[in-house]
Amino acid sequence: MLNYILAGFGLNPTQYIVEPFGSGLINHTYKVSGNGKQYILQQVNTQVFKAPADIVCNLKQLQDYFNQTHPSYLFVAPLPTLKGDTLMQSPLGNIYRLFPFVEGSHTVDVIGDEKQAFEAAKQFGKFTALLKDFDASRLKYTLPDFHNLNLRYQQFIAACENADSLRQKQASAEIEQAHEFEHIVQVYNQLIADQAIPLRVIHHDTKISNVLFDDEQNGLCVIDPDTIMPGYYLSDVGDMMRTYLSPANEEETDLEQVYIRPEIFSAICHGYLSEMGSILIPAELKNFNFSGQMMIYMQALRFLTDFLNNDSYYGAKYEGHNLKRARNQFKLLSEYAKASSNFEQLVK
Ligand code: GN1
Ligand code: MG
Repeated sequence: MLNYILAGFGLNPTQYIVEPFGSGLINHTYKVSGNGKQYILQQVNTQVFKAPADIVCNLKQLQDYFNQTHPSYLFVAPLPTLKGDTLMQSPLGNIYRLFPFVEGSHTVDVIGDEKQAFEAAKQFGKFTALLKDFDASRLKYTLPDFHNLNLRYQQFIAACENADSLRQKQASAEIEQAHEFEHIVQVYNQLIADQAIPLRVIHHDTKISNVLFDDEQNGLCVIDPDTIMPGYYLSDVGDMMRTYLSPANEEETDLEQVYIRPEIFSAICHGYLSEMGSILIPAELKNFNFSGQMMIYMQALRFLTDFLNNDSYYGAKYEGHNLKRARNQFKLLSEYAKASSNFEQLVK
């Protein structure tokens, strides 16, 4: 099957090796190497991304904009097939696209030191900063309501009601925790109702594995562009808090390993604000710290909801996987809440 796809992109399948690549949960990703060249091939999960053509449309607009305004910016856009499209359909109806592999780059899965956090935050900040004059409303919502915390909360409530009794019982402690942190939804709803913060071009998946680094650990660019759409900067900064602050990631089941590294918080602030500091308005800056609460809570709810829904979104590699992930995120959220007053000082 992949041979058919490679050929569609003009690559002779006999000359290339295709291997699974990366740690993404939604799309299937492969590295294609041979003939002295390397590419990233991805099967788009069309259960999640129901309109892949919308992604194409967004990326085309951004690529054109960067070409005109910042031609040296490294924007990793999909390559054309022999027919000139950037999506390729297999006979089974699966959708693929091919990206260039950025030579000399690598990704990391967990932040090792402050420099990596600074560099990653700077890259995500730079992306939104360079697009400050691009009208975000021109972009399509590739996942409508993706980071709508109110909706995620409603989905959690519905899942509690519909889950089978065994899963409800297994998750009772986490369901209780979800209720304990409900006030985060109220703060979010107030922010949205006040319309105090503007929509910008936001990446929406700022985990560390979505940044390419060079051998000196300098950030090169951001990747995984499917969720680039209009949004609030809170999403990007908050997801960095969620995925950079702890030395262990969301898969860790030993909760002792899940704690906050304040020096990484500082590095995120400095890195992101080195690009966005003069662009963010006071109402946005005021909620810098809240962004972490919002995104950690949202991910905890999403994992918990998925467990209650029989793992239909994220899938599960072992029994109780999404419950364990939710537990991990609630631990992170508690630690974050404890550190919050110090963080307020740091942001100031
Ligand atoms: C998913 O597929 P991946 O790993 O890039 C998810 C993110 C979550 C993340 C949790 C489209 O991202 O929102 O934060 O898993 N993406 C989608 O690891 O749901
Ligand atoms: Mg992603």
